Amino acid sequence: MYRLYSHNDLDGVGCGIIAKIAFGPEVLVRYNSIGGLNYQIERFFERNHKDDYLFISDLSVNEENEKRIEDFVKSGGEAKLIDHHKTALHFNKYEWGEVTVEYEDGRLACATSLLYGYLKENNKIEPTRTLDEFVELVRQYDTWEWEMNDNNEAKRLNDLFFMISIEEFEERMVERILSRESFTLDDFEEKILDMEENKIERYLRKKKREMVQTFIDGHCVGIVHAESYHSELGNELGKTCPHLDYIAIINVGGKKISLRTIHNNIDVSEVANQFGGGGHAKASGCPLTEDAYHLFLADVFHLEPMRPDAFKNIYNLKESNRGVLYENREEEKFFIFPITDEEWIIEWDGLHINESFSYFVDAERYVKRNHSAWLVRDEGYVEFLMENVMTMKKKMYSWEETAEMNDKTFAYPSKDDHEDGKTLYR
Ligand SMILES: [Mn+2]
Repeated sequence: MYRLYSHNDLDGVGCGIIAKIAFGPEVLVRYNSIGGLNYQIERFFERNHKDDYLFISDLSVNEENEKRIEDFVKSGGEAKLIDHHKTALHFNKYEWGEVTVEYEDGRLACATSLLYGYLKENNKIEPTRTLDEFVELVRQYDTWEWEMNDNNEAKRLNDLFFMISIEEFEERMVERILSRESFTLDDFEEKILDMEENKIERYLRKKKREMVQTFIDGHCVGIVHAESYHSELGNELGKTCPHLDYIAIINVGGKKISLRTIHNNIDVSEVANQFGGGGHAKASGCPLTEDAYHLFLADVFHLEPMRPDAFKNIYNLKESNRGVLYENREEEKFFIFPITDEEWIIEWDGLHINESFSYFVDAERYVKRNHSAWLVRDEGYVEFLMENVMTMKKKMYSWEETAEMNDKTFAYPSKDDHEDGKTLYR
């Protein structure tokens, strides 16, 4: 008998599908969350299935189970842990560890592609075109390569996975892979996916308005509560708010945090590690521990959500040489404008922030990270400019008066000096 303990996401279930195609009724498959695996493995050893071949895929075991597996293999048991997370690389020191993050040709691996490769090498599965195509879709989805390649089919396979139960998905896919010449979704699946896409769009729009921003351990973090669509959310929020280092998606009911980043210089698996989780540099997860609860929930509970940038403006536009206006919850105003071709400065409620920026985006990033400000709508921009003109005018005229009192060293040019009524003052 084969026993496969796998992750309960598309890649994990992909492993189950591959195993069922290879072993048929000879394999028992159990899907687990990251937190649930160790308990299952413990039970496996308690029940003393010493003649079973143990497979673990897309997940890591804790130290106790690591020892149990090693003892099991040393005493003649058969086991393989197949994974692609770099946090699992240390298992490669064991004969039973098969951890590959990246293939020699530079493609990223996923658990399904690794298990498929392993079974092919050991002549335990018959490779077919349909199988190759299915595995490749799972790999592209799990490694985010689908995004770079714009492979919407991979994304839709994952959406379908979340729309139907694991059992139904498994059954449909096994049947399809075994009976078709090439892998495609059917009409019914395509139809429900179209409906789902509309639903996700609305959900993302709502979540965008709920995100709060804070600093945690030196990282500027966007925090949002959500039970589903974590990948879409992480991606969408990350792209809309590139000033955030990463996005933390909190699921209080499930006591879990998903961490996502779009930045190459940020590794969210390091953050997840701190709280007993793991994963990839761009997508990771951890349990909602007591510590994490304080940092990501309690401490930020009083914060108001960030406002999105105004998007219908025709005057207050990013990069504009006439200046760009931002505002925050404290009603503080931040005016970003260029003083030369290569120097942008920021005025914070009329006072110059003592820092200058070579590019607009850097100035904007500063304002957004440090002051949670958003791009003001045109109405606010026009009002700001008008007020500014008036304040400046008043200042100038009061200088004139002062100058007149102080032996007339300076006189503001008056309307009478110029017949067209315009002054030369700049
Ligand atoms: Mn995976």
